[in-house]
Amino acid sequence: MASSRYQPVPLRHERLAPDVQLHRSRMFLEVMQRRRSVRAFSAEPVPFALVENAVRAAASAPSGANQQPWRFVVVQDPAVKQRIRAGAEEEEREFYRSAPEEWRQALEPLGTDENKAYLTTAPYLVVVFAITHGWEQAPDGTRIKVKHYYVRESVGIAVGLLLASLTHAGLATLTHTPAPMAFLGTILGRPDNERAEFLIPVGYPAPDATVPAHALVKKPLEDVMVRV
Ligand code: IYR
Repeated sequence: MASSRYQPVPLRHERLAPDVQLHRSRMFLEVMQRRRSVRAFSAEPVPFALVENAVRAAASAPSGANQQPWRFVVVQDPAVKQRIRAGAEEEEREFYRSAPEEWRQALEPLGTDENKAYLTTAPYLVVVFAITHGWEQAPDGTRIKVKHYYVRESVGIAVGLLLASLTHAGLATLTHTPAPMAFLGTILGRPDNERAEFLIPVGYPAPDATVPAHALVKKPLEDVMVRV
């Protein structure tokens, strides 16, 4: 028997003409194929509306049981950015000091190190948290833990949409993951059920920004797609 909590409503779907479909599909592909991870940002301000719309796009993502287990903390305050940079550089110093040789070699073509100037230069840092579980009020007033499903996958999809929106709006991004990331929850005063997953500087690239040649090479379609 159908549950009374299941209430279907008609789907609203816009059917596109085939030529429009192909055109849109190609335009989106072109924009996304030009995206590069940027590590040198300009301090030039970015309209907040672009970041806000990107968060709205991210928050439209599908998620396990539609629990939307994400929080996007948008940091513009220079003092907070400075604290985040100091925290990230501290973790990264330790990472680069102790990283296993295999990992070091994998990173060599990217030319990264523990200096993270982009964390204070970029006009915005979007810190993405996963909400590991929810809280519900029981009739007697006590708090009950609510299990969240597919948290990492859901947050990953949302971040993909966030990046796509910002890229489409002509902005540069980086998915930075200083490890461990717990310092972000401390600096930003997030509750225990929020776990930092991504630290994303957003802005325009510095005029002299470079990218590692290594990052330009993407696998050919034959290597990523199997058609059955
Ligand atoms: N978090 C470090 C190291 C790093 C790790 C991976 I995997 C990368 O793709 C890039 C960097 C840093 O940001 O420098």
